[in-house]
Amino acid sequence: MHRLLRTFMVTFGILSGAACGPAASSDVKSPVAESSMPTDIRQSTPQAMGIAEAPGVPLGFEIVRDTTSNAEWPAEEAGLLTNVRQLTTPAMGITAAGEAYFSPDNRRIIFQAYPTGQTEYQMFTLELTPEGYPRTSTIKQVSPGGGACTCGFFKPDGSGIIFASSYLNPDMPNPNFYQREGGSYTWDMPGGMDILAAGVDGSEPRRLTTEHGYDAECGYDPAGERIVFSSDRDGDPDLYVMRADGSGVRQITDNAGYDGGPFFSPDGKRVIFRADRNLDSHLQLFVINADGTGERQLTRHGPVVNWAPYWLPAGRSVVYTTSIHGHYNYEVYLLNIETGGHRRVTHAPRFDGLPVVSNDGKWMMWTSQRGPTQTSQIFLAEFRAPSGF
Ligand SMILES: [Ca+2]
Ligand SMILES: [Ca+2]
Ligand SMILES: [Ca+2]
Repeated sequence: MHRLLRTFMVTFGILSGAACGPAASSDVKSPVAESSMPTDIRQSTPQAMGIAEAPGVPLGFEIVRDTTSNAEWPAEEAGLLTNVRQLTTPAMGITAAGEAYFSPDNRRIIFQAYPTGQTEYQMFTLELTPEGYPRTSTIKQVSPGGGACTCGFFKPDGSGIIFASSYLNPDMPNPNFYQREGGSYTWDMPGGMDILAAGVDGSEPRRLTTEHGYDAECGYDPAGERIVFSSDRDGDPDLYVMRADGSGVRQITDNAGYDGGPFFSPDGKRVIFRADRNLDSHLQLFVINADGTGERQLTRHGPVVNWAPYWLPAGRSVVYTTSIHGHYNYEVYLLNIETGGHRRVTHAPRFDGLPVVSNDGKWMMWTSQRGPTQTSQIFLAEFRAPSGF
């Protein structure tokens, strides 16, 4: 189980994880300079590669790579991000952490992390002060232990959490996994993974999905009535919507290749997600109506991975993660999904990704390797969306 994942972690030590996305690695020892990236990644944008839009086939917005030098990256970030602080550290008993989401009142976060000495993610919560600083002693594992976990999310009324775990069936094979070219990036889709609901403290975990196969990458709608998630129950990973109690499951995408990472829009009417429709491991962003109609591709195919989109409160823009600066330097960008307007948000060396914006629009939280240990950890900053987003 997880042989590929573990092989990768040892060999490359960059990022890996399950489900909602790669999140963490504890063994990154040194930054990889942008100049050492493969030429095709370093210099390529979809337009540079001559990717043409076929007649009648919309390929999404053209995203132009920011050309800032990165020499003064803290200053370059300061226009949108201020008072950047690290929320998780190895001193908290976790070797690495990733993919954090806010509670409805922004006073708590849920994320996945490796407990020290362990090689599978467990789910944790951590309380924040009103100013968004960690109450470090409040870190708490909320998953039952055993198996792998990923993709935590708070119920909108604050009364509970959902996350995915394989603890009931930890040894089932992974028929599907996502791996980028060159073998340098992969995550598993454990066949024994199911979506669980529990109290905010992890109490009384109960299984919401019972199908054979991978069920994960889950998020509530704003009313707390529906859950959108990704499942490979029919062999191919696609998006599904179910009632919050696990009943009434309905499939909303049906295309070959990975569809995942879905989140309901703030009005509950649409779902943002990423997909590998070209089966080339270059994920692109899509939006679809929650009933499965009106799918629209948002970013172009090309030698670029665009993934982990998350809505801003106004519901017209998303923050997302892109490899447009290379696979050793993922960055967070903003995209207005109606106009195609886009802007770079992070500028730090190494990984920056899996961003979320608080429901009041004031904070951005993401996974970054900018800290002193260069491991993946959770960061938070005061966020000011520029005009047009
Ligand atoms: Ca399952
Ligand atoms: Ca699919
Ligand atoms: Ca970066």
